[in-house]
Amino acid sequence: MSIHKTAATAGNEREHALALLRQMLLIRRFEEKAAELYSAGKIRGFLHLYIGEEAIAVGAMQALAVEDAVVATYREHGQALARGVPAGKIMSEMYGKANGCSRGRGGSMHMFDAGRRFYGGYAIVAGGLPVAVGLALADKMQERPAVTACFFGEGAVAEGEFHESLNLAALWRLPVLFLCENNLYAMGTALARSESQTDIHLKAQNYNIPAEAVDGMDVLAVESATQRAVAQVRRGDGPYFLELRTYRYRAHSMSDPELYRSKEEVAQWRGRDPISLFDAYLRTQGMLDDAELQTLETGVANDIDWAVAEAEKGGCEPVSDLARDVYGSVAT
Ligand SMILES: Cc1ncc(C[n+]2csc(CCOP(=O)(O)OP(=O)(O)O)c2C)c(N)n1
Repeated sequence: MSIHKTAATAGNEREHALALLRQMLLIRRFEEKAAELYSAGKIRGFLHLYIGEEAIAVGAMQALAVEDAVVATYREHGQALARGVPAGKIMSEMYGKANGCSRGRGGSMHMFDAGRRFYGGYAIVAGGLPVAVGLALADKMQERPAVTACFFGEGAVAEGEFHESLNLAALWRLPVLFLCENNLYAMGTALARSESQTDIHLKAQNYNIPAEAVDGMDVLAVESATQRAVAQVRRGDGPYFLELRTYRYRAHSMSDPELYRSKEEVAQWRGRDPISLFDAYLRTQGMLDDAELQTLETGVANDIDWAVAEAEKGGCEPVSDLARDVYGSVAT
């Protein structure tokens, strides 16, 4: 782990590092609160937590500019927060309130914020990949220098859409950054039980896409790999693929008894917790102490209290709006 210097961080490495730590803490505490609110019946439907994978959303998002686009999966609260979607809008969306980022119509799996070019939130495994390729095609045809970053789990590689999307992106040299979050399990199916080739990035290389595997528990490694990859994509060299190796500490969703993996395995990965690793590294660099960490935790706790208050006081969409956004007419 080492802090690399870029134009953006030169001279303020400590500030930048603390901002990374704060964002990871925000995602972790936000998710813990969401789990609590789900158990209390405040959040309903599905809820997939990102705990353990925070270094990916936070590290990768550093490389993206406001004009770039982001497409994610149903495990997307972390990406939405890291992209700058206000925590109150995300929490309200999970409550199904009209002040949510998708007007309460999407819920946990369908966060959307067009202003920030955050294009979802997809419940369908691999469903975001063709959307990302289409966004990149539009940007390329309209000569906008934007990159589309597409996050997805390793479960997506078993879908035809994954292969079709990689093929077209490579063939048409589209500005897409594929970010595969390999947490080793697709629901209860271990990667090694479902794929003959478990080095996912090799699959991308077969489509002539430059690809590499990265330690997804190391926020600085994710940040620097993404910065290199984005620079190449932005130059017009076509897509790039990063396989980010990670682990989800929590169950697949809130209704998963986790019978497919051992407690020892989970404990082993918890030993490489991205927040603890970064905390320890910053202390060795003299950039963090207990007081600073407490300040960050307090700020994050305040943000989350505010987000919950926004969700609590938000209203539901009126019934008169039921047909809003419905196109076409129903035959009578
Ligand atoms: C096309 C499709 N098939 C099956 C499902 C059911 N399903 C929901 S999540 C999931 C596992 C996906 O795992 P992965 O892509 O590795 O992402 P992770 O949940 O690990 O983040 C499956 C099979 C779905 N949502 N869409």
